[in-house]
Amino acid sequence: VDTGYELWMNYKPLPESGLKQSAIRYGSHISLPGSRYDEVIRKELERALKALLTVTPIFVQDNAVGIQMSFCKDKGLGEEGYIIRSGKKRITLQAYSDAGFLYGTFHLIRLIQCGYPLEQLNIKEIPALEFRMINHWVGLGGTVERGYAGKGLWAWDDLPKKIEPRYTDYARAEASIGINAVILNNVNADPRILGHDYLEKVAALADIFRKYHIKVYLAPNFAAPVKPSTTKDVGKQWGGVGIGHLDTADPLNPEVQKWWMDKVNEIYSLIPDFGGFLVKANSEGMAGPQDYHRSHVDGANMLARALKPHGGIVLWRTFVYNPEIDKDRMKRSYKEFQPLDGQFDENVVLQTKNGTLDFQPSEPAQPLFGAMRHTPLFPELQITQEYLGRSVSLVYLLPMWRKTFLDFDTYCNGKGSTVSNIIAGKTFPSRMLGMAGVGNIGRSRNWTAHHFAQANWYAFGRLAWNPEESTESITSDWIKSTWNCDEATLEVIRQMMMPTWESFVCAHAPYSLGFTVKREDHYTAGFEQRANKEWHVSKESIGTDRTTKGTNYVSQYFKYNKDIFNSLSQCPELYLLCFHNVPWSHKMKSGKSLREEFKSNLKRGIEQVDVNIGLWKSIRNKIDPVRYEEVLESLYKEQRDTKVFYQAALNFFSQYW
Ligand code: GCW
Repeated sequence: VDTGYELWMNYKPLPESGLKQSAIRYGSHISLPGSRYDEVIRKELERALKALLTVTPIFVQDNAVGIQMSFCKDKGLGEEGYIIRSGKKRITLQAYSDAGFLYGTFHLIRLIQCGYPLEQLNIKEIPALEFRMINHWVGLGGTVERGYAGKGLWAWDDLPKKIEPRYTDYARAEASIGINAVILNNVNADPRILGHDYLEKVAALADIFRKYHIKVYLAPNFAAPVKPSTTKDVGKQWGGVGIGHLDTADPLNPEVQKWWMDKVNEIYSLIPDFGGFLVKANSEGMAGPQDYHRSHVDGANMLARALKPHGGIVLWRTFVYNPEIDKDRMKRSYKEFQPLDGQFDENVVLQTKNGTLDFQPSEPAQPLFGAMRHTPLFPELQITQEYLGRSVSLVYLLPMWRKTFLDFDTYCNGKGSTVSNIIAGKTFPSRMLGMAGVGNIGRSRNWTAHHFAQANWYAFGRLAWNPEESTESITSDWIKSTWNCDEATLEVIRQMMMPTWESFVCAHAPYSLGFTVKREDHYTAGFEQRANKEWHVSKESIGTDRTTKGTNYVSQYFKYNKDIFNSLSQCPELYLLCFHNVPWSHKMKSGKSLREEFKSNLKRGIEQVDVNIGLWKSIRNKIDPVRYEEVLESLYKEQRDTKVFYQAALNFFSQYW
């Protein structure tokens, strides 16, 4: 039975065809390169070719026919790049370093699985970003913050003794899409993750992930050196309680520095290739250097110096919104971090959410992108659908990542300074390049609860490898490898996925209004709670004035965008209510008034899910029964919840119309 467990590595017999015959010819003989990853490469190929082609490959030393892997001298391929070429008899996979073979193998399997012609391959792949990271917000009790697919994957209590096969399948999945780093625990960090007992558990996971070229990182609690409180329970917000023996976590205190040095040495003695730390500090109640009147620079550099001798890095999050900094929450992070540009040590990275506010269904790109020329800045995208319908709504996030973020032209170096160019180091140089995604997986059988949520995980990985990879190819590769290569399946599923982000925004967060859901759950309608606190609404108008006449948030952007966002007539309508307070009577590009358009747009969520139910039913005979029923059930749930949301929105806004 197909349960979705196999994800996109859903190797199933390909239909008979000329392509299949040629794949069988190539796949029958394989020579491995003699790399560190030979063992897992062999296993994956055996598994894939057996299932896809009913071929049991023979592994040989040297071969004139078949798949031949060998090292080459092209240094430009770096640590992870590879070349795949083919002629009539042979496919050659070449790499300069070991990991290239691992990634090249998964690429080759994908080509076979998706039915690409294999005869004239000429592929050269080098990842655009060196750090391709998944953040898991998993607590030590196993719950996942903003996770909607069951408990966290790591069974902390059973580790390090019990190693579940699922850990290996997880690593395969990540490696297959190019992920090479995982942060194992929640950034709302329990200090106990750094205790020796937990480090042994972490080391056990690292031993598995290493086989797939994945490094492990941890999110430490900044107050870890402080002694545990005897009076206070360790709760969600740790309030400066640690696991050490000190009275302070002041980063300039030599004892604190020594505590971290020792701790880091201990970590590396267990995990020699440990990646480093991801830190949430002075944000939402988490401890940080400012508790001791020190700066983010002091905090980050102190940790960086402990990690430096081992080659580790610090990822310091910029998600801060201290109300003392500015009345407008959207301005706070930039105001705190932009002035610190250039002051961080060379192994420090800042990790910044794509949007300014907080993972909303739609919001403009964070203006720090382009404004930090001397500090590596990694985007943090959210794969888990915290504000985008959890694992209930089918919302495909790739169009959002592309449109509102990667394709956004910051104009920091004139036209063409898009976020994707900046993060790939093309606009100005950067010491480190990378991208992080907050994971959406858990222990549910199909990993993500909703079968279609797997697509967001997949798309993130492919984007992190190459932010310019086309939406079209990522999407169709996912559909073909997860479902099947049938033309109708491909077309119908594509039609289901592609419009979902836009319709979700229209129905839930129109024109980037801002927070619209309840604070308690980030899911159900919360207009009453948020209105006239987080955004303005009256009988005359709606939206927040962030122009030069309002909060002046627009001025954090480079001039070109500042002027556009500042002007009511030029501001993209997608962002209208984030930048402007707009009369309900305002005439939109459609010719309708804002009131009319707003109202009819609210219905688009329901319309889309109705269409999707019809589309899904139309391919019933193409889909295995278990997944077919499960998706249908999800769509019905989405339909019910979307109707409730719509009704709440209508009730709320009607009082102003
Ligand atoms: O959006 C908010 C979430 C918190 C999260 C925080 C963050 C990990 O509601 O659950 O905490 O962002 O990103 O730090």
